[in-house]
Amino acid sequence: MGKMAILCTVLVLLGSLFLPMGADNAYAGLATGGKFLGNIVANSVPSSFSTYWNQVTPENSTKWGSVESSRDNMNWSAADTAYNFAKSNGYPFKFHTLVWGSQEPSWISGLSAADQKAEVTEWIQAAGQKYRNAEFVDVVNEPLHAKPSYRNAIGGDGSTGWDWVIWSFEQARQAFPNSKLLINDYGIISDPNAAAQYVQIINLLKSRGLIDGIGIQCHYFNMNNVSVSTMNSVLNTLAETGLPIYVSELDMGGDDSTQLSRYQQKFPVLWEHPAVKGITLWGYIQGQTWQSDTYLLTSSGAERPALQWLKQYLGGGSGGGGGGSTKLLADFESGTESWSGSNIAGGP
Ligand SMILES: [Ca+2]
Repeated sequence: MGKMAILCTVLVLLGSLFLPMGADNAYAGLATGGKFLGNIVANSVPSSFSTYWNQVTPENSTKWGSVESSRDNMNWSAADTAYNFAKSNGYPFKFHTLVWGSQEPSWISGLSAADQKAEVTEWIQAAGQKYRNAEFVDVVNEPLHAKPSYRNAIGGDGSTGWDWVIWSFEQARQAFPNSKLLINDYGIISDPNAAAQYVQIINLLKSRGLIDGIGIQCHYFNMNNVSVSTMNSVLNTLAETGLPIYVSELDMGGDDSTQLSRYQQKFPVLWEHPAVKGITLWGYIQGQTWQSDTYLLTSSGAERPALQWLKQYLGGGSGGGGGGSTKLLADFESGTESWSGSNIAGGP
């Protein structure tokens, strides 16, 4: 081995020695450690995305009504944009969502039960063929709040009370054998009674081996005024299932100082809970969030105080970057969607 070869070997070894510290080459964003901090992608990827986030959920583009607004005519273009961006950067991707009572295709409710079931099955299988390597799939969205019009065609309530949810997860498991299957709903973090009802559905799925994680949306209307003690109570209730928790659609509003204090008080409760394995925010750029006061970055690129604090907290500042000690790249998941006016009715 010549001197040059030895030198090269030493350099390679040195490089590998420092690779773990430089792993933000693979995963950018604010979060380091084993938990991801993601955001949504609409029809195009914001240039600042990787400065802050390392997981992708399409805001609207993987909703059934967006993809198949015209029967049997699938439009995956915006979904591909989000998926390809995630994959090319090594960010977990979350498909959102397969079965949901909002933003359904307008033509589905008028079909016969047999045709409805055939169409839902076709939709789930098509999504699985397209995004088989999605790390996460929101299989059923908002079962407590927005049941699909076609639920009687896919099992209805049945003997369990939630047969249509079980059927949906069975189909998703076949279509997405490599993905972690999630349920997702709002109104959970602020309501222990709703959390208990949610756990009943989750346990039906868990006993059948059909669910891999619990999604809680955590939008501003639940987060702005919830107490820390209620949050902890709900998180502990969900954690008792033994399943990981994913905060899926976080946003908090207010003027600069109000939003800052909300983030300071409540973000660590979510981030540092041992069962919470990742957090996805629902937008961050002024004028591109579904609520006008939940943005973190102005339209000219200035960071609001809550984002300045979040950077410091996750970077090991005063907040200590809580919970970030587990192995990088350990257990990621993702998903993104883009918002449009039609999204307001049912929320994201
Ligand atoms: Ca179809």
